Amino acid sequence: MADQTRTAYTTCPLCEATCGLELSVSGDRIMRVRGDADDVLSHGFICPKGASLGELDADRDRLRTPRIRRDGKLVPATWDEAFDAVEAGLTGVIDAHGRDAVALYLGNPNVHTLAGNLYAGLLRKVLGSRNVYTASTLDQMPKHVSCGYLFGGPFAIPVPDIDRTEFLLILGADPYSSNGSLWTVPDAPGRLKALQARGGRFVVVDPRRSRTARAADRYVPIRPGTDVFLLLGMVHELFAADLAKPGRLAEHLTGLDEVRALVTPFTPEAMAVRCGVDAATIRELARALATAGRAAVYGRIGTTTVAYGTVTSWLIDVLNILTGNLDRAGGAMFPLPAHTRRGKGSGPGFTTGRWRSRVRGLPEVLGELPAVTLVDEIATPGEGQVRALVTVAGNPASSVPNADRLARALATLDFMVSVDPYVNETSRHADVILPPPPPSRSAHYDLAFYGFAVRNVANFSPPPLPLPADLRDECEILLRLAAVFAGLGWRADVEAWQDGELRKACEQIGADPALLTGDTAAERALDLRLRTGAYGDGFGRVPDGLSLAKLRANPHGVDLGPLTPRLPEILRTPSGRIELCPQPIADAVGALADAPVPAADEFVVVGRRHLRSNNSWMHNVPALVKGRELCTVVVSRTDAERLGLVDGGTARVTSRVGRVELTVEVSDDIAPGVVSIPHGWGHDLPGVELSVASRTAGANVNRLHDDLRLDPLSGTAVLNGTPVTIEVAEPV
Ligand SMILES: Nc1nc2c(c(=O)[nH]1)N[C@H]1C(S)=C(S)[C@@H](COP(=O)(O)OP(=O)(O)OC[C@H]3O[C@@H](n4cnc5c(=O)[nH]c(N)nc54)[C@H](O)[C@@H]3O)O[C@H]1N2
Ligand SMILES: Nc1nc2c(c(=O)[nH]1)N[C@H]1C(S)=C(S)[C@@H](COP(=O)(O)OP(=O)(O)OC[C@H]3O[C@@H](n4cnc5c(=O)[nH]c(N)nc54)[C@H](O)[C@@H]3O)O[C@H]1N2
Ligand code: SF4
Ligand SMILES: [Mo]
Repeated sequence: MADQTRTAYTTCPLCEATCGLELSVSGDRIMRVRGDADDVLSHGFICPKGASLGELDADRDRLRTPRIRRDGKLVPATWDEAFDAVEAGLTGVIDAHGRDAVALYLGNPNVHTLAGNLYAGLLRKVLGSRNVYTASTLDQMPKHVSCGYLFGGPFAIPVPDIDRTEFLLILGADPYSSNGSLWTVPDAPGRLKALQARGGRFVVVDPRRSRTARAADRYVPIRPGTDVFLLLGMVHELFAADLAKPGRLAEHLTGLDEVRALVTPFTPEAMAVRCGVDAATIRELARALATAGRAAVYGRIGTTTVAYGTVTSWLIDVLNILTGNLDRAGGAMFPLPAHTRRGKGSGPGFTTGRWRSRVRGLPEVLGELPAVTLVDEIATPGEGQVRALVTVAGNPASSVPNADRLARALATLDFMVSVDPYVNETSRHADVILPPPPPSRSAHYDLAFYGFAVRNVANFSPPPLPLPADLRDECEILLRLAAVFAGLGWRADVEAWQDGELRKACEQIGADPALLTGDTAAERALDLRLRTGAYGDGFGRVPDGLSLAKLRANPHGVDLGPLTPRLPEILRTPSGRIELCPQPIADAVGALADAPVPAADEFVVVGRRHLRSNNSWMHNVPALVKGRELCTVVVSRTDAERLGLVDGGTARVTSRVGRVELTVEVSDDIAPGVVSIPHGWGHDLPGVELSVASRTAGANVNRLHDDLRLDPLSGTAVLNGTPVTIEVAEPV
């Protein structure tokens, strides 16, 4: 028999590194996955998750038909039955209780799919509910808010120019495990090694000696949730030692003197007792940063999902700015992705709080409300109560703090729809599940992540395998949902609807819509973005410019070069300057001068990530969960000895909101008083259909995290630094 195997190139959709993959496909299957050696950004790098894409893709627990709840059970249904039920359920709730009664929760994979990137915004718009929630308030929202205030645009987020820097200060991030986040940096370990090989250094600040910390030139342990004090002490030192020299940034800046005055009380000595890093180290870090030449400060989950996440995120860029490292080669730079245009250099600026949540009065941020308060809006009766929920690529029952309370609330909804490939902790509550196809059936272009990439690149991949007749493209699924919300009905010709929108957009710029190429309206929308983007062909005006056709002809991607300075064009502030000392942040910093010194005898829990895991949804792939147990509680040797905990034994961890039991891992790599538990586990719930994951279930750490604790400026949950007690769990 002739060998039908062929090669297809795609971009890995599993994490932010966007590695190029070379797939061997045959029939309807991925037979083998390798890193694409010719990929313009990842140059062949691949991790165990990407290497398992074939297994994930072919997972037998992945739904191939929709499910509908009948007599309490989620049974298979046709697409017509499922969409009929969705339309009846959602319009029923809207007609009876109004649009705010329908909540939307958008999860993390939306930023990894063309469907989510192109149409999640449309869904939000046509639903017109105040109850929009996303994983951003469990993640990076503090960075959007701090950059929104500083630069005027919440997506103007600088990334370390890793390939040209000489000094990196990394706080609360473990790129060796996560492969980078808000920082698209495939093969972060290789690039960090190259940095050291050319004589540069990197320092890691983390309560746990992570894999990245082990490779670092210096590791600085810190008390969880207190990076804000370390960074305030560093800024204080820059001014005190006359090292605050923004250089060419000075002409683009306002508020420098205000920041100098603001940090006066925050001496390294006063900060040392709050963060557990001694004053001499705080000074050394500030000086190292200021004198390194090309340097950058970078912070991630351990600096955003904490009590002062927005102020911490702001301080990171204040340090980049004060040392003159923002927007210069080897510093912290703004990428210019192919699907965006250069800016005007000023704009309306950034605000939050255009509306508030009904129950807790929490301010809107970027058009959404904090994920921690979804439960209040469902569980609290009254005008405006949430009675229906649509989740798209989200698993809030796993990822949101006080998970037990949220699970109870989900069970009380009048109607729930999940767009999800699995029956998992969240979708088991749904009345209808609409499954997207596996990754091999979807076209790919990283609209979200090229905005954070360490080089400007563009890469489009058509679906590696054709869509089987029993599946629907996720773009179609989201558009049919949008058609329901828009009152068009799910049977509307959604492609024609979207082509009509594209026609209007083309008319506005005087372009001929007939020139757009692409197999679907989604691809044509991408073509429009590319052709009118910073490197676009301008519909023929720029001879070598980019278009979808050009990307199709370059399956390994197009390299658009190293990052280049973007000031002042990137700014959207009314002043056309970087507003270094925004009032909401200044107020929050002012209040920190009186912050209590943390109790030394209190245990706190932090999170961690493993290379072989990804949030809550990859534990059903045997190759990724085999071997050493991943969902353990890591405890320091000193604490273990004091509490009688033994390696491999079981510990009971208790917080204000809940209790879990976990296998103990005794370690010399974690600060005393801190325990580390990864998130995304706890798959042994009734109704979950994950045959592999439910055997290596682990426990859900969000049964411990507290829905009442959040970063007030961004509404982001506190997922690091939750107080707990820990004890030996007596065998029952
Ligand atoms: N304690 C604690 N909690 C955390 C974190 C932490 O560090 N500690 N991290 C937080 C962070 S950073 C994040 S981003 C959130 C993530 O929170 P969520 O986005 O709520 O959860 P995920 O675990 O990413 O689940 C993604 C869901 O999408 C589904 N899915 C996968 N691929 C697709 C697809 O192509 N299409 C569709 N429609 N669905 C798909 C999966 O089956 C799964 O149900 O968790 C947060 N929660
Ligand atoms: N393999 C893998 N890769 C992933 C994911 C995954 O689940 N698995 N998830 C993806 C997602 S959604 C995201 S958002 C990114 C996250 O990317 P990262 O932020 O790089 O991921 P983490 O491994 O959670 O690293 C956070 C680190 O912060 C430390 N930390 C906790 N509290 C504090 C604190 O108060 N201060 C300081 N300085 N450090 C603290 C933790 O010990 C941990 O080492 O990873 C993405 N990539
Ligand atoms: S690092 Fe991320 S993008 Fe690269 S192969 Fe692994 S999961 Fe995929
Ligand atoms: Mo995330």
